[in-house]
Amino acid sequence: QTYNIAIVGATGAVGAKILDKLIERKFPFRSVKLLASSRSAGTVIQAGGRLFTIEEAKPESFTGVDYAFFSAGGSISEELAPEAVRRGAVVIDNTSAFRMDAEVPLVVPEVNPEALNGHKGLIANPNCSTIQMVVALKPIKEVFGIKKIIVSTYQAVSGAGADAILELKSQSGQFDSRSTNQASQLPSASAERHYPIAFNAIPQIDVFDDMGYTKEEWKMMNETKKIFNDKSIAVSATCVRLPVVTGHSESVYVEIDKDGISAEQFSRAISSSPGIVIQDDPATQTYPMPLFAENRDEVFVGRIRKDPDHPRGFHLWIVADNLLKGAALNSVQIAEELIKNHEEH
Ligand code: A2P
Ligand code: 11C
Repeated sequence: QTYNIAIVGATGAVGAKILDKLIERKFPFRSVKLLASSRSAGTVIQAGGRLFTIEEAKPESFTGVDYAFFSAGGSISEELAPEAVRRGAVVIDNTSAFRMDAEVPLVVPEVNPEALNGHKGLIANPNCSTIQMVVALKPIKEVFGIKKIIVSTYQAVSGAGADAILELKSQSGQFDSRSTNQASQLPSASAERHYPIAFNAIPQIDVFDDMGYTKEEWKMMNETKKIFNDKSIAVSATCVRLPVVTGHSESVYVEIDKDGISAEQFSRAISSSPGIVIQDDPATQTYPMPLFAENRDEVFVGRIRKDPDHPRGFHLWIVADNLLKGAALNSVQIAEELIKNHEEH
């Protein structure tokens, strides 16, 4: 059996990686339609030794499509994802548009594949910073239980899109004017004020709410509870953008629900999870770093240690390529899980 695929946002940072992963993982596609805005229509892209021509995304684009991957921003998903579903496509949406909708499964295949049962044609891919954290913490939840998570992120500019990568690149050569460098992309292109990202750390990803949290922080807090199907876990996040091209890092404090657990036991539980690589040896300065996680599929975990003042508290450091496990790879894995266990196409 083979499938007709569409990628909406195919010229973007995530969309391009979705095409790469479909080819690399030999996803059984019969055709791939690359969709973007009218600005890109007619552009020819080369991938896997083949040429693809970009088309403008329209409701009719989805006729005959089996799986449609969306990564062109929330408003495009809101407009076109229902059109795709109406035409019989299964949509895997990378935006935040539908994630907290009770009818929409929010899926990380290693963590909650069962959420796909009985889906209604629309499946949400979680936020990148949420995915890598739940992959690492799933076995901790299973084995020891989790009471509380406090996470601080160190996020790469590629999470903000291709233009943010270009902005970091152009500012990076301008050391002497670093505090006055031209900025138009971060914290986000639509923000009222912009700050240089090179030589900086920006503690704002997305917009603030009345409580003083950003939307990115709420995504981590709400999505973690939904994916773990457990509203009782306390989660608080602080999300920060750094001048890293690709690869989100996270410092995570976890309070478990069991006494007498050592750091070694904690580490062993995590290593049992698929898709995890433990890099944790202070003696040899071995720990995960985003520069070396770029283009890797796995979630890397290190710096695992006990909290000195809380017998159930642990600290760890989690790094993954936000465009791959955080987005494109996870989306393709959702499609693979669907055709393996959930589809009647
Ligand atoms: P385009 O290149 O034609 O603007 P990124 O997340 O890297 O910023 O990429 C955003 C993606 O969303 C791009 O592929 C972009 O296409 C696509 N996109 C933006 N606006 C639209 C639109 N109105 N319809 C379809 N795709 C869009
Ligand atoms: C970032 N996590 O790094 C964001 C990008 O909800 O899918 C992804 C936004 C989302 O800026």
